[in-house]
Amino acid sequence: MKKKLVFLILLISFLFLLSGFRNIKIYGTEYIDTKCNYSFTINQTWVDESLACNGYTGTFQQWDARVGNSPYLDAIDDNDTHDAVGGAYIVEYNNGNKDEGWFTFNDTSELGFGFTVNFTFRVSCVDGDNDSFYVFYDKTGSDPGTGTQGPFVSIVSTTYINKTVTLPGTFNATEVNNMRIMLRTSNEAQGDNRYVDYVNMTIYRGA
Ligand SMILES: [Ca+2]
Ligand SMILES: [Ca+2]
Ligand SMILES: [Ca+2]
Ligand SMILES: [Ca+2]
Repeated sequence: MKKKLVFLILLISFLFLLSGFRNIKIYGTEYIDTKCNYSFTINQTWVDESLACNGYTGTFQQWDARVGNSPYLDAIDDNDTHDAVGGAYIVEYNNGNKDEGWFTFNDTSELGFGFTVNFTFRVSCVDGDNDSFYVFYDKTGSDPGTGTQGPFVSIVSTTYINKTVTLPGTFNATEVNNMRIMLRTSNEAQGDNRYVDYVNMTIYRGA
């Protein structure tokens, strides 16, 4: 009899707990339990981390040339006259709508969500006018197509400069680790020489 009572109490407690934790919704860093009309905010750590390019799949190989060793964009090693010994870079000389990718990045050991993702490209062009590309991104790491069209990179400079662009929205740690990009040259008047020597991904999250 006593055992049955204890079991019953445990069962009721368990069901009560179960019902209390239902209907939890997540909004940014805020957890809201709509059943209990209760919410709390979780404190995530502040993050500002640079993740280097670490791979090139060659799934899209339409730019005119890949010079040096794959993945080409993992190190700053080309110069403005493009004759550095051992320099590695990619270049498209004259066409729009040419795709090059995927480029992958080191993983983060950070956890959670709410990461802003930036890419900094080291780029140069031939005359500073209409030489540009779009960044396509895939947060799943397995998109069978070209991913999602993201920011536009207008190169502008005939000597190498850094250009930083930000993806729309925020991403969780799994999406950051899956992230890969493809570069599509802009077809605005087709453009001229577009050189990319280096890219890295930066993730940022406020505390
Ligand atoms: Ca071409
Ligand atoms: Ca041009
Ligand atoms: Ca990765
Ligand atoms: Ca390089």
